[in-house]
Amino acid sequence: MKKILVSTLLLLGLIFGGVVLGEEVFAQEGWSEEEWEVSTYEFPVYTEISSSNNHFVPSGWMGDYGDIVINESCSENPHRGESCIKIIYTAKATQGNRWAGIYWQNPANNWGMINGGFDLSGATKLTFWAKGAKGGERVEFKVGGISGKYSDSLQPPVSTGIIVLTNEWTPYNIDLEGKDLSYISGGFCWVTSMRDNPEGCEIYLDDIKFE
Ligand SMILES: [Ca+2]
Repeated sequence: MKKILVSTLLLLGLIFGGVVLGEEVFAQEGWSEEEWEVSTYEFPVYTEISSSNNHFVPSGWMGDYGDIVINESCSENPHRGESCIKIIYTAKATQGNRWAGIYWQNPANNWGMINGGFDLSGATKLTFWAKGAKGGERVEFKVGGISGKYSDSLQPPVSTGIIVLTNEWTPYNIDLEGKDLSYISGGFCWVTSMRDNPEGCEIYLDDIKFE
Protein backbone atom coordinates (compact mmCIF):
# COMPACT_ATOMS: atom_id res chain seq x y z
CA MET A 1 0.00 0.00 0.00
CA LYS A 2 1.32 3.42 -0.88
CA LYS A 3 1.59 5.63 2.10
CA ILE A 4 2.30 9.30 2.32
CA LEU A 5 2.86 11.83 5.02
CA VAL A 6 0.12 14.33 5.55
CA SER A 7 0.88 17.86 6.61
CA THR A 8 0.18 21.52 6.90
CA LEU A 9 -3.17 21.64 5.28
CA LEU A 10 -4.35 18.40 6.84
CA LEU A 11 -7.43 20.02 8.32
CA LEU A 12 -8.28 21.79 5.09
CA GLY A 13 -7.57 18.57 3.26
CA LEU A 14 -9.94 16.65 5.46
CA ILE A 15 -12.62 19.28 5.17
CA PHE A 16 -12.49 19.28 1.41
CA GLY A 17 -11.96 15.56 1.12
CA GLY A 18 -8.45 15.86 -0.28
CA VAL A 19 -5.02 15.12 1.08
CA VAL A 20 -2.18 17.60 1.01
CA LEU A 21 1.51 16.77 1.08
CA GLY A 22 4.36 18.21 3.07
CA GLU A 23 6.60 17.20 5.94
CA GLU A 24 7.87 20.28 7.69
CA VAL A 25 4.86 20.68 9.92
CA PHE A 26 5.39 17.64 12.12
CA ALA A 27 7.94 19.39 14.26
CA GLN A 28 5.99 22.60 14.40
CA GLU A 29 2.76 21.01 15.46
CA GLY A 30 4.20 18.26 17.58
CA TRP A 31 2.82 15.41 15.52
CA SER A 32 4.97 12.39 14.91
CA GLU A 33 5.26 11.17 11.36
CA GLU A 34 3.62 7.90 12.35
CA GLU A 35 0.56 9.66 13.65
CA TRP A 36 0.03 11.34 10.31
CA GLU A 37 0.84 8.45 8.08
CA VAL A 38 -2.32 7.71 6.16
CA SER A 39 -3.26 5.77 3.12
CA THR A 40 -3.96 7.61 -0.09
CA TYR A 41 -5.70 4.62 -1.56
CA GLU A 42 -9.46 4.89 -1.74
CA PHE A 43 -11.81 2.99 -3.99
CA PRO A 44 -15.43 3.71 -3.05
CA VAL A 45 -18.19 1.16 -3.41
CA TYR A 46 -20.80 3.60 -2.15
CA THR A 47 -20.70 7.03 -0.59
CA GLU A 48 -23.69 8.84 -2.04
CA ILE A 49 -26.38 7.83 -4.52
CA SER A 50 -25.34 10.84 -6.62
CA SER A 51 -21.60 9.99 -6.57
CA SER A 52 -20.08 9.24 -9.96
CA ASN A 53 -17.24 7.54 -8.10
CA ASN A 54 -19.23 4.58 -6.74
CA HIS A 55 -18.14 1.13 -7.97
CA PHE A 56 -20.00 -2.18 -8.14
CA VAL A 57 -23.78 -2.53 -8.36
CA PRO A 58 -26.01 -4.30 -5.79
CA SER A 59 -27.45 -6.51 -8.51
CA GLY A 60 -26.60 -10.02 -7.29
CA TRP A 61 -29.68 -10.92 -5.27
CA MET A 62 -29.43 -14.39 -3.74
CA GLY A 63 -31.57 -16.83 -1.79
CA ASP A 64 -34.98 -15.42 -0.96
CA TYR A 65 -34.65 -12.46 -3.29
CA GLY A 66 -38.35 -11.78 -2.80
CA ASP A 67 -37.61 -10.96 0.84
CA ILE A 68 -35.29 -8.06 -0.07
CA VAL A 69 -36.05 -4.39 -0.50
CA ILE A 70 -33.12 -2.05 -1.11
CA ASN A 71 -33.11 1.73 -1.26
CA GLU A 72 -29.81 3.24 -2.34
CA SER A 73 -31.01 6.81 -1.87
CA CYS A 74 -32.26 6.59 1.69
CA SER A 75 -32.18 10.05 3.29
CA GLU A 76 -33.05 8.92 6.84
CA ASN A 77 -30.09 10.00 8.93
CA PRO A 78 -27.25 8.91 6.63
CA HIS A 79 -23.83 8.44 8.17
CA ARG A 80 -22.40 11.14 5.93
CA GLY A 81 -23.76 13.31 3.16
CA GLU A 82 -27.34 13.17 1.97
CA SER A 83 -27.90 9.48 1.33
CA CYS A 84 -27.21 5.98 2.58
CA ILE A 85 -28.35 2.46 1.69
CA LYS A 86 -31.35 0.93 3.45
CA ILE A 87 -32.00 -2.81 3.16
CA ILE A 88 -35.15 -4.46 4.43
CA TYR A 89 -35.17 -8.24 4.86
CA THR A 90 -38.69 -9.52 5.47
CA ALA A 91 -37.78 -13.12 6.46
CA LYS A 92 -40.78 -14.60 4.64
CA ALA A 93 -38.74 -17.27 2.84
CA THR A 94 -40.46 -16.25 -0.37
CA GLN A 95 -38.30 -18.63 -2.44
CA GLY A 96 -38.05 -21.23 0.32
CA ASN A 97 -34.37 -20.67 1.13
CA ARG A 98 -34.64 -19.05 4.57
CA TRP A 99 -31.75 -16.73 3.78
CA ALA A 100 -31.05 -13.84 1.44
CA GLY A 101 -28.22 -11.64 0.34
CA ILE A 102 -26.88 -9.26 -2.26
CA TYR A 103 -23.59 -9.19 -4.12
CA TRP A 104 -22.32 -5.84 -5.33
CA GLN A 105 -21.07 -6.73 -8.81
CA ASN A 106 -19.17 -5.23 -11.73
CA PRO A 107 -20.78 -4.89 -14.13
CA ALA A 108 -24.34 -5.41 -12.86
CA ASN A 109 -25.45 -9.05 -12.77
CA ASN A 110 -21.94 -10.38 -13.42
CA TRP A 111 -21.65 -13.82 -11.81
CA GLY A 112 -18.16 -14.33 -13.22
CA MET A 113 -19.12 -14.68 -16.88
CA ILE A 114 -18.02 -11.17 -17.88
CA ASN A 115 -14.52 -9.71 -17.70
CA GLY A 116 -15.38 -7.10 -15.06
CA GLY A 117 -12.82 -7.40 -12.28
CA PHE A 118 -11.07 -4.37 -10.81
CA ASP A 119 -7.44 -4.48 -9.71
CA LEU A 120 -7.67 -3.38 -6.07
CA SER A 121 -4.14 -4.43 -5.16
CA GLY A 122 -3.52 -1.05 -3.53
CA ALA A 123 -6.08 -1.76 -0.81
CA THR A 124 -5.49 -3.42 2.56
CA LYS A 125 -9.03 -3.37 3.87
CA LEU A 126 -12.64 -2.72 3.07
CA THR A 127 -14.32 -0.28 5.44
CA PHE A 128 -17.98 0.53 5.87
CA TRP A 129 -20.43 2.00 8.34
CA ALA A 130 -23.53 0.10 9.36
CA LYS A 131 -26.41 0.18 11.81
CA GLY A 132 -29.71 -1.54 12.37
CA ALA A 133 -33.11 0.06 12.80
CA LYS A 134 -33.46 -1.45 16.28
CA GLY A 135 -30.08 -2.91 17.17
CA GLY A 136 -29.47 -6.66 17.49
CA GLU A 137 -29.70 -7.38 13.75
CA ARG A 138 -27.39 -10.29 12.88
CA VAL A 139 -25.77 -9.93 9.48
CA GLU A 140 -22.66 -10.90 7.56
CA PHE A 141 -20.59 -8.99 5.01
CA LYS A 142 -18.00 -10.28 2.56
CA VAL A 143 -15.56 -9.30 -0.17
CA GLY A 144 -14.75 -11.33 -3.28
CA GLY A 145 -15.58 -14.97 -3.90
CA ILE A 146 -17.42 -14.71 -7.22
CA SER A 147 -16.34 -17.61 -9.37
CA GLY A 148 -16.89 -18.46 -13.02
CA LYS A 149 -15.07 -17.96 -16.28
CA TYR A 150 -13.73 -14.72 -14.78
CA SER A 151 -13.32 -15.61 -11.10
CA ASP A 152 -12.39 -13.16 -8.39
CA SER A 153 -8.75 -13.46 -7.34
CA LEU A 154 -9.98 -13.52 -3.74
CA GLN A 155 -11.14 -17.10 -3.07
CA PRO A 156 -12.85 -17.93 -0.83
CA PRO A 157 -14.45 -14.59 0.03
CA VAL A 158 -13.24 -12.82 3.15
CA SER A 159 -16.09 -12.46 5.62
CA THR A 160 -16.84 -10.47 8.75
CA GLY A 161 -18.59 -13.53 10.13
CA ILE A 162 -21.95 -12.76 11.67
CA ILE A 163 -21.89 -9.39 13.34
CA VAL A 164 -24.55 -7.92 15.60
CA LEU A 165 -25.47 -4.37 14.67
CA THR A 166 -26.45 -1.62 17.07
CA ASN A 167 -28.89 1.17 16.26
CA GLU A 168 -26.01 3.66 16.03
CA TRP A 169 -23.72 4.12 13.03
CA THR A 170 -20.65 1.98 13.69
CA PRO A 171 -17.51 1.54 11.56
CA TYR A 172 -16.50 -1.96 10.51
CA ASN A 173 -13.64 -3.19 8.41
CA ILE A 174 -12.66 -6.35 6.63
CA ASP A 175 -8.90 -6.90 6.80
CA LEU A 176 -7.51 -7.65 3.35
CA GLU A 177 -3.81 -7.29 4.15
CA GLY A 178 -1.79 -9.76 2.08
CA LYS A 179 -4.81 -10.92 0.08
CA ASP A 180 -4.84 -11.19 -3.71
CA LEU A 181 -7.05 -8.30 -4.77
CA SER A 182 -5.81 -8.15 -8.34
CA TYR A 183 -9.18 -9.05 -9.85
CA ILE A 184 -12.40 -8.32 -7.99
CA SER A 185 -15.85 -8.20 -9.58
CA GLY A 186 -17.69 -9.07 -6.35
CA GLY A 187 -16.74 -6.00 -4.40
CA PHE A 188 -19.09 -6.33 -1.46
CA CYS A 189 -21.72 -8.72 -0.20
CA TRP A 190 -24.42 -8.70 2.47
CA VAL A 191 -26.04 -11.92 3.70
CA THR A 192 -28.54 -12.73 6.40
CA SER A 193 -30.92 -15.51 7.36
CA MET A 194 -34.24 -16.28 9.02
CA ARG A 195 -32.39 -18.15 11.76
CA ASP A 196 -30.52 -14.99 12.68
CA ASN A 197 -33.42 -12.61 12.13
CA PRO A 198 -36.69 -14.54 12.50
CA GLU A 199 -38.72 -11.34 12.38
CA GLY A 200 -36.68 -9.90 9.52
CA CYS A 201 -34.50 -6.84 9.85
CA GLU A 202 -33.84 -3.39 8.55
CA ILE A 203 -30.24 -2.29 8.15
CA TYR A 204 -28.42 0.81 6.94
CA LEU A 205 -25.03 1.09 5.19
CA ASP A 206 -22.92 4.06 4.16
CA ASP A 207 -19.35 4.93 3.16
CA ILE A 208 -18.35 1.53 1.82
CA LYS A 209 -14.77 1.79 0.53
CA PHE A 210 -11.62 -0.13 -0.21
CA GLU A 211 -8.72 1.62 1.49
CA1 LIG B 1 -23.62 8.89 2.38
